[in-house]
Amino acid sequence: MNIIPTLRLACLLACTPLLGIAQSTFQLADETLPNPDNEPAPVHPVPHERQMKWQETEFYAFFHYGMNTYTGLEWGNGDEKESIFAPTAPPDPYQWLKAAKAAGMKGGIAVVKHHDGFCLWPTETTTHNVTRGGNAYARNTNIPRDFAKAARKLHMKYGFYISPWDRNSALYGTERYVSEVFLRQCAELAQYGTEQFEMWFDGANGGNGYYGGAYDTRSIDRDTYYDVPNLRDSVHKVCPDCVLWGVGGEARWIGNEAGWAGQTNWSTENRGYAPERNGMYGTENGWFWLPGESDAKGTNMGWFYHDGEKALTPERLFQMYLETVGRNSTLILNMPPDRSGRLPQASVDALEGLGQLLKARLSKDLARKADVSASATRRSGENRDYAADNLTDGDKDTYWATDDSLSTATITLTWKKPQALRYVMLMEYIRKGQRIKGFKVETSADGQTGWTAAATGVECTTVGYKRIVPLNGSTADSYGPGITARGLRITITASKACPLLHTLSVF
Ligand code: FUL
Repeated sequence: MNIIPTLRLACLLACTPLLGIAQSTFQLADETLPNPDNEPAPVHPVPHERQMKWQETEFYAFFHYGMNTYTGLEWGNGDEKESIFAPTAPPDPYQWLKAAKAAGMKGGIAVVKHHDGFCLWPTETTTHNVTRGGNAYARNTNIPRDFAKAARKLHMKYGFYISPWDRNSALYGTERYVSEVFLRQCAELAQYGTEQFEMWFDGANGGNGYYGGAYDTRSIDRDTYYDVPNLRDSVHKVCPDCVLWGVGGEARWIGNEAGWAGQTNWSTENRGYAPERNGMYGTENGWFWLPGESDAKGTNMGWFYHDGEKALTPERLFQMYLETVGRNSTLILNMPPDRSGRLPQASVDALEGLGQLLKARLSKDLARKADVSASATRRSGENRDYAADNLTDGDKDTYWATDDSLSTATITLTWKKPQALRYVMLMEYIRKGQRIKGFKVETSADGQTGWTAAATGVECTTVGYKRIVPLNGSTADSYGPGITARGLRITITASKACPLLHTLSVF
């Protein structure tokens, strides 16, 4: 099916622009409705189904590749000759994604146009693209096509970064840029696969540039210029699971680009929040479901490849994982392909090393063989129960809950033999809203007496989609000998409403 005309029409005719804004269903609980399963009422706002799928992607790669790879710049001015783009081998997105998969990632996002405006696919919207590149490899390059193909082959999710700011286009700053260039480019990209999981629109918008030879400074109002509600609605018509990041308003920038989220991290926000200040933490009683994504560099220089760069160590990347995915954020980790259009071997090795650490440290779930009990359990319904063993059944659709009257409770795990415990992982059933505000973790050598606080120094506040707590209290040096114990208990000390958890894992 040729979806471009549909999307273009949808974009250009501005149909139903307001529909795109509704991200969560706002509905008051009606206690007169039948509730045979005794399900807890949601605590609004709640995630849209598309945001749920996106959140479950958890950890994915970022690949900055393009004109800057060949100029050594981080932000090209837009006046770079197309012939400068000259890969020394055919760019190989399959190699990029395979390395990401070895790190345990579930997907990736490829930059296909950065601020310099050079397009890594044969677009009809500008001549500043690969078809005028410096050699045959350049002219055959089509990153969206090959990236999507590689992702399908590897069973990974994929999406694209397209810079709204375009320092090459003479039209930038006018309405024509939005309708004739930017929205059409998004439409062209949608054609490369309707199952995209995220489109990345960064926040750098406007400033000086080439602009078709004008060499001036152009500023726009990024809240209104790009016709975002219409864009979002139009993209969703063809890519229903595609979260529009950043300016798109469906997931938020964690805001430090250093690979950490706040220990207290709400997936809820208000309009007009300041990402640089609040991105790390969210807002407890925010009006919108706006979960955090942390973008971070996996190398020691820029987002793009630079000679002499080094990949971060697997240990450092593991710490980043704990401080992002382990704090209710997703992690998009950048590894830049070099001038051959491939990831340098050192980056491939670092990713593989990270994958090994994740497997060694966070895959053997000790909770599965523990006895699990709770101080309170919600009354069962006709087809659903809320028993504590739902926490350790490996099923994200079954959950433990208390009755509505409670907002505190204790869950206890006991083992027949002593275990070395290092990490606790909690996951809320966020389809019914993020609730937990405080909890504590304790261990007991015999599983019955002498309960001792663990993870002291960690702010045990929010949980959200996923929270991983290192029991020795340190994300930098989390894997020590562990705490030898036969018992572990979690006490939820504060929650917006009755707590709902679908998973409790211990490693
Ligand atoms: C920013 C851009 O300005 C950087 O060059 C990079 O692409 C980063 C991920 O987003 O907004």
